[in-house]
Amino acid sequence: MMINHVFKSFSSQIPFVDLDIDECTNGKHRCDVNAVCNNTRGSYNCTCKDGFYGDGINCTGNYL
Ligand SMILES: [Ca+2]
Repeated sequence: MMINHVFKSFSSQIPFVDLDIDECTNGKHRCDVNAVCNNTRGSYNCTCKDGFYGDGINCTGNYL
């Protein structure tokens, strides 16, 4: 079963949930420079910092 899962992970473009990559530390994330990156299992999310608004990928400053 374990070997089967490994082969699946190699054949898929979708990140394998059981082998999580910390996108926040390896630099693969696309968070805005004004966002905080949060690693999650199989993915990650970005949250705009205080004073910035957006989806985390693009954060717009409130004080520009
Ligand atoms: Ca991750």
